[in-house]
Amino acid sequence: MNSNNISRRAFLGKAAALSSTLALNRLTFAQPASARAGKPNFLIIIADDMGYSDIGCYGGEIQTPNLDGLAATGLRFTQCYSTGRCWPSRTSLLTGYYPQQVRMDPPQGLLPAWTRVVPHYLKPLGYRCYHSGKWHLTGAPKGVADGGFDHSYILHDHNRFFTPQNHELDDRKLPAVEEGTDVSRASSPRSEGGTPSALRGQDGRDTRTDFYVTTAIANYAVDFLKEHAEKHRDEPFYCYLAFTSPHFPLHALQDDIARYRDRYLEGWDAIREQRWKRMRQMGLVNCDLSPLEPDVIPNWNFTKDKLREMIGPGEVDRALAWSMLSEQQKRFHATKMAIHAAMVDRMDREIGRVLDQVRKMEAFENTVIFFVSDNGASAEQIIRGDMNDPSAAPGSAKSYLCLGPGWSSSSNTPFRLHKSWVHEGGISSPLIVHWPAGLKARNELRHDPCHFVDVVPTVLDLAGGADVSATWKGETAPPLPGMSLAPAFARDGAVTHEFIYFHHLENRAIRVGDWKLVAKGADGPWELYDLKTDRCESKNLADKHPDKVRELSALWQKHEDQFRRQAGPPPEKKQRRIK
Ligand SMILES: [Ca+2]
Repeated sequence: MNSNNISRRAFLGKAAALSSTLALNRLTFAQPASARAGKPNFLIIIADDMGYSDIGCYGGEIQTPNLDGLAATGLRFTQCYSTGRCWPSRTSLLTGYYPQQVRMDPPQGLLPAWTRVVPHYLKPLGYRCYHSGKWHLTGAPKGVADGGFDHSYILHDHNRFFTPQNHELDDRKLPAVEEGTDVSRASSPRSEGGTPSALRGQDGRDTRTDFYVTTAIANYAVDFLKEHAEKHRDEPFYCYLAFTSPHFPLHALQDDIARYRDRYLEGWDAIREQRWKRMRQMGLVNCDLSPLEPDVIPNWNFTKDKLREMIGPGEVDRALAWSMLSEQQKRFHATKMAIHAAMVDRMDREIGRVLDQVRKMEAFENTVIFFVSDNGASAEQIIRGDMNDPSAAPGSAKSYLCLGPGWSSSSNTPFRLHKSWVHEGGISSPLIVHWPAGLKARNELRHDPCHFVDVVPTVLDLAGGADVSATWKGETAPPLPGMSLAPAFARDGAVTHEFIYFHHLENRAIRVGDWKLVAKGADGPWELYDLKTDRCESKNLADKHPDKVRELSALWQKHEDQFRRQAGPPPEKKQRRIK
């Protein structure tokens, strides 16, 4: 493996350095966190189903000043990859493994006993660990008991942004959020007057009737950090802030939607063109703009007739040219994208509030912030939860709308395909890294190809001292497959993977250098692309380089087999805890 991989020797070396760092911490007890040269804090922020080019600093027109600000004083990685889907991506971020190594794609019960979640590495190093938001690591169902977090707010309800029915705090179920519900029984580390502070507005008013998940997720994170500042200010923290935005259903505050109401009437073709031009100017991509692919939609989508029946005549089930839409369809779709934009916009504001809290703690300088999206934008068109009331205001609690393939193509500009595929549109994620105390670079790009499996090794590298080769629960874990990205913080091109692997729903890919071998579905033929000039996967070179196809497909199969072997057989059914 490459020398940048975390090795036992490297960590033993860092353990020695650690003891002197701890001594320094004790000596500087009375100083504010920013003045101590101790361990960095970590804030990992993840968006849900947000496309590569949605935010401003990746070419989008959505207003995201807080994220843009982090990019302006930090780094943007241009070739960071997710796994293409919610739970496998979260598995990689939280465990450092490819989901296949820990039975999480497809999910098969509990994680192997040797699997550690990030806090299991960080707690022995003196970290306090907090989580707020989506969890989806079903193989370790409880945030505190299984995940090792000190506090964990888990939102299990992915169908309701205004009235979630299933959420929990520190492994205990919270009351459903709905008008007339007595939430006074709920507990929170900072409960005031019986109502969890996260259910209150900033003025302390009970906001049960205008509860909004994105705000609540930020509130819990702020609560946890406030408690940290009061009780644990001399310990470093790791905070995992997992938004469910802008995942469907398209639910947003009406005032936020109004900010974008007419912005998207010019259509997805025009927005794609504008974003692509900005991205080329920014140096994020050098490829052509991929064409729309109206023939490809998820095979679990509702049929065109069912969508028309349940949503209305404005709905369109394909990524057609915008000019082919009726005026009614154009208006309806401009509204859907306005809601998507409002969700991203609101998430950015809530991120801003969490950043303000970190600043108040004087911890901003020495907090390593990562921002990613768990997969590309989604072409899914389904209805779940409370279903869709066609007479309800779009974006309100009684509506259930999905972005759909047209605007998903725009959000994933300039790449091909969507969430769940492993072509570039499904797996390309922004990666912003911000760390004033440890990063000299400001507003720079990094083109090192990397993957979510690299985040845990990076965190452990910077935290120092974790012995990743140690046994856990009596079993020896396979080596972490990722690499620390810390060398890339200093210079572009410092991290080189032997390979990056993908597999979701029989969509398969492997990247080695600039070569990418990729296939759609179990029966899809291998396609071969040279990503150096063709990240938009437009020129299939498989026929031209059959030897390369054979070599890379054999390599993919080798790792696929190895990863599944490492996971071992799934546990007996009676042991499974997945719903
Ligand atoms: Ca997702």
